[in-house]
Parts: sequence; C-alpha cells; structure tokens
Amino acid sequence: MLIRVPSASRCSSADITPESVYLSRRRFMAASGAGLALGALPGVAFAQDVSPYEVPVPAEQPTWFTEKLPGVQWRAVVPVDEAITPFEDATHYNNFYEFGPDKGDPAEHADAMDIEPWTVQIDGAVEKPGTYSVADLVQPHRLEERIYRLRCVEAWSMVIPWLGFPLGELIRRAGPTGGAKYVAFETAVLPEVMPAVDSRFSLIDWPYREGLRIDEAMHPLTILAVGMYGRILEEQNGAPMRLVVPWKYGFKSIKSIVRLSLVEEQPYTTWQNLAPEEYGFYANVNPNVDHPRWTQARERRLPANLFSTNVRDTLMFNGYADEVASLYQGMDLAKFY
Ligand SMILES: Nc1nc2c(c(=O)[nH]1)N[C@H]1C(S)=C(S)[C@@H](COP(=O)(O)O)O[C@H]1N2
Ligand SMILES: [Mo]
Repeated sequence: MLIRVPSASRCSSADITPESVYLSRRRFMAASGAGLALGALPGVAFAQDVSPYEVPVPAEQPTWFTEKLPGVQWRAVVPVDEAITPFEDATHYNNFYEFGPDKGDPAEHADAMDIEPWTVQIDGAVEKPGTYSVADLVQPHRLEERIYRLRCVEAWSMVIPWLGFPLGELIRRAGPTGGAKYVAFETAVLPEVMPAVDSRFSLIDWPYREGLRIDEAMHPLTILAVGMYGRILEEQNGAPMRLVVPWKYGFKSIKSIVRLSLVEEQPYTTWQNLAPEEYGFYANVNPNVDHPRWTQARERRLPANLFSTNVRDTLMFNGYADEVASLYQGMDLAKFY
C-alpha cells in the first residue's frame, strides 16, 4: 500500500476539521445561510444556554453574557473559507506570559483568575472617563461572531470564532477628545494567580501593554472579544475581555484588559520595548518583512500532525488587505514593522 506523506516544505491544502465541529457547522449554516457579508443579515438566535459549537460550556456563565446570546449576529463577517481550529487547540496552545512561558502554562494556571466581577478603567483624552464593569461595557452592544485568522509572530496560526463587538463603538461612547491619537491597553497584574509577574527573573516589565493608532482602533475589524466558540472566553484566552486585531501579529491582541487610555503619543508596548529590532509597534502581518531570525512568508496552521505540518503561505495583512491596506498608504512597511 502506498501512503503518501506530504513533504514538510509544501503547503498542505488538506484542512482537518474534526467531525463534531464540522457537523455543528453544517447545522449552523443551514440555520443562518452561508456566506454572510458584513452586516448583511440579522443574527440567528440560538437558545440562551446552547452554544452552536460542540464544546465544553461552563456550568455558569455570567448573565451579562448569556443575556446577549439570543441576539448574537452569527457569522457577522464572511467567514474565512478555512477550517475552524478545534476548541481544544485554541484553548491549550496559548501565549499568556503572565501565566508562564510554555504553551500549556496558561491552560494550566489561568482558571485561578477570578473574572467576576471585573472592571476596566477608561481614561485619558475622553469625555467620560471612569471605571466600568465589564457588564456595563458590554450591555449597549449586540455581540457579533467574528471568525478570524490569528497569526502569531512565531509563525503559527489558527482560525478562531470570537464573540465580541467593535472597539470603535466603545471608544465613540467614551467620547474621544482632540488629544485622542492612540489607544493604550493594559492587562491585569494578579500576582496571587500569575506565577510570572512576581518573578525577579522576568524580562517583561508588567503590566503587559499594547497600543493602536486611533484609526486602527476605530477600524470595524477591530473588536473586543468576550466569547469564543459560542460561549464565554476561557481565562487562558483573555477573559473576560481581550482585544482582537486580525491583521496584526497575535501579540497585539492583549488579554484580560483592565485599562484603556486614549493618549496623544504612541504608547509603550511590551514586545517592542523588549526587542525593538524584532517587534515593532505596528506588527502588521507581512510575508515580505521577515523577522530577523526567521521567515514570515509561511506559517504553520494548527493543529499540525504527524502527516502534515500544515504549512501555508502567510497572506499580506493576514488576508485582510482589502479592508486595511489603506490605513498604511505611503508608509514604508519595512521601516514601520
Ligand atoms: N496579557 C497578555 N496578552 C497577550 C499575550 C500575553 O503574553 N499576555 N500574548 C499575546 C500573543 S503573543 C498571542 S499569539 C495571543 C494568543 O492568543 P490566544 O491564546 O487566544 O490564541 O495573545 C496575545 N495577548
Ligand atoms: Mo504571539
């Protein structure tokens, strides 16, 4: 018998979709109509306590989340025509350095984080600064499902169905004033549950910090996510609220946000500060600008397995060039990496 093993250097087009995800997806498409354009169709309601994915759902999800489920706009953006990463991989192969450096550390440690209640401080150049509960921040919004590629700077990627709302809507409600040129974000620092933030040997100057230019923050693809796979976010993925900027390397998508500031100057960001030659402020996914130590032209789509490393070409702006390339018109992307 001839068994063909794809060579590691070639892109594999065979996407492996686990049966359960595939089946629930078929059900889902039948219910909602496949291939929705942005904002084209009203959301399809599912029973409050039922995730359309066959994934573990916590026994108790906060009411601020469950009360939003019947109104969710599923598949709010045309889904990528690529298999959704199995929930197990998306929740057990993570970067969340506060919980440790290994991919399995966040899943092991992060559920000790108490996300209920949780508040986010909004300050800087806004008319309505204050400390708001996540419940209050989510309340005015309809949740949308955004199925996005997530491309880590380490050259692996996934496809994750998030539930969230556009960050721009929140900023508009806060009332940005003239000095609002950038948005700065900070993650919680919880030494009792985050083994790495206490370490004298840690290279990172906590809190983990990220930032966007205001036009990037207002872009309709940029969301604050509170759920994934039709359910609440897992702690290791940044519960209760994290940023998702799909055309940028994953490190921009800061988790477990406690502070959002509208500021005049380009803010301090964690990775840029650690290694400015390797990680820039913009961090736009770009197959033509290599990391100093590896190529960014290709990526490993997880899960990879014994028979397929699942290598594929990385797309300009992670496949979102039509939507976002105009934000960078006239900029030298090799200089502003
Ligand atoms: N606070 C915080 N946010 C973070 C990180 C982190 O270490 N700390 N890692 C980033 C990196 S490098 C990536 S690739 C994504 C991973 O998101 P995921 O685990 O949900 O896939 O989270 C980003 N957000
Ligand atoms: Mo990353």
